Amino acid sequence: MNIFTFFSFLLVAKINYSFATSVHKRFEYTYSFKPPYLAQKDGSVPFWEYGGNAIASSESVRIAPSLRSQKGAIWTKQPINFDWWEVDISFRISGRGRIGADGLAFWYTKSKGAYNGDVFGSSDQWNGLGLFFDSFDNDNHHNNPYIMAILNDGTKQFDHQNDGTTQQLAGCLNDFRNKPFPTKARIEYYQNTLTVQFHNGMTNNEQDYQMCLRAENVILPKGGYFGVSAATGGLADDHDVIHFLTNSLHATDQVQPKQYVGEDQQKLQEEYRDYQQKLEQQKAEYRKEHPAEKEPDLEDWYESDSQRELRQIFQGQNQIYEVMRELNKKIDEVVGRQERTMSLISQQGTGVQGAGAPPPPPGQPMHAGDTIRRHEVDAVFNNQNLMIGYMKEIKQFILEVKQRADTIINNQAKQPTAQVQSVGYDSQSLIAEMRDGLNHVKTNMMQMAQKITAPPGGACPTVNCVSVTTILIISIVHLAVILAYNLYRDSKDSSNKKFY
Ligand SMILES: [Ca+2]
Ligand SMILES: [Ca+2]
Repeated sequence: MNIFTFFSFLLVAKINYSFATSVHKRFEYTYSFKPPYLAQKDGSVPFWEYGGNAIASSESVRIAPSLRSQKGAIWTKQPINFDWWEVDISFRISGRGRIGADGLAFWYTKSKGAYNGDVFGSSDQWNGLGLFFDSFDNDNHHNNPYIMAILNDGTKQFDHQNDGTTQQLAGCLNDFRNKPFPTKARIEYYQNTLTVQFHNGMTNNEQDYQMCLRAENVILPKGGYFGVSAATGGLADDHDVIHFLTNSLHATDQVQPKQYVGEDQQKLQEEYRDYQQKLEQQKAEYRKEHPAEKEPDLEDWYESDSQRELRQIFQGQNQIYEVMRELNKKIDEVVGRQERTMSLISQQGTGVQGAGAPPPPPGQPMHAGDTIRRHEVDAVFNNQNLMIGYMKEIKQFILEVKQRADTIINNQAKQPTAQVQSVGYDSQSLIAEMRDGLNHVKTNMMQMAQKITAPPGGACPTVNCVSVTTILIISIVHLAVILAYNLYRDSKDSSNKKFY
């Protein structure tokens, strides 16, 4: 138990704030409880009394546990000394069954009710207000869980058969069992108007209250007691109240310092002193039990939403890390096994080949790792990768070369110059041939001329002499044929060009 907690409690009690221009709220710590340290070490809840099957812990008050036919209640010790109030209750009603029983009740009554009564764990024929969170559908109208307010002047008995529908002031159908977050009810009684807002616990957002009921002209007895009770039947839920926060409401013109008079003030002061002493005692005991522990910082006891989220993220990441490490280990094992297998296979291979393999050096036992080692495998892999890389590069290069060759071939095929050049070459050679032929004819003619102008002594040959004119005619015909052929070739090539 930490005394600072209690001081913070007092501090909150002193904070005044208004929810409207005309209304002031004041936190009433003597009519409230909340965690942490909701209950003291001896199990008592400061300023409250509880009984029946109710159990208080440091975090919540279990008004009725999830066992059959349980009843319990918690009531304020002191009567309420202000007229108007707002009560915020945070609670959890949870059970494994699809339906639960019986439910939870909030009370404001002239006198404290019983701890094992007939109406949701407390007394019937109450005088004041009962706000019921009824889990079980007694009248079988399929309209539970249901929230309803019933006023009683101390004479009426609760109509269990009809789930109180004949007596209710107002109510709303709303499920409050097994919600992810605690459900909340905000009950306001101001200027004879009763308003109940409900938070269904589906979110953690403080703003998600919905209007459940509103009733005007509600007259409640003054100086009553707050209480919470719960009961189970054949079916059973846990009924846990996490906090009960009371604010007194004051019109702005009535705001004045809170004062207790006479006996009340003295009583409260005594109670406060007792409480302080208990705290100190428990603190000393704790120090004795845990001498090594340092006094923790007050802030350490609280955890904000973001801190919690961060912690959850850290936990998740740690789990992922652990799983990864496990996987890594497994992979290593698999690799090790594979290597052993490979080495065994290669050993067998060398065994078959005969005594060609060199024996292990003396002093070193022949084991699996001798044949192939990790770094060797790595080296082989690296080399293979390198080779694949080079091959890829070469392939790329070849492709490039091929592409270039193709484009060149295509371009050349489209260029008519290629054919023209070849034609040009042919005609040149042809002209050269013709020139050679002419030269040959010329030489022949020269020789003929020399023979003709030979000395007269030489007799004319007996063979038929060919006259100069005949030779000239033959030469001209020869030339004409060659020229005609050349012209024919040129015309044929020019007609072929059209197809390119
Ligand atoms: Ca019922
Ligand atoms: Ca019903």
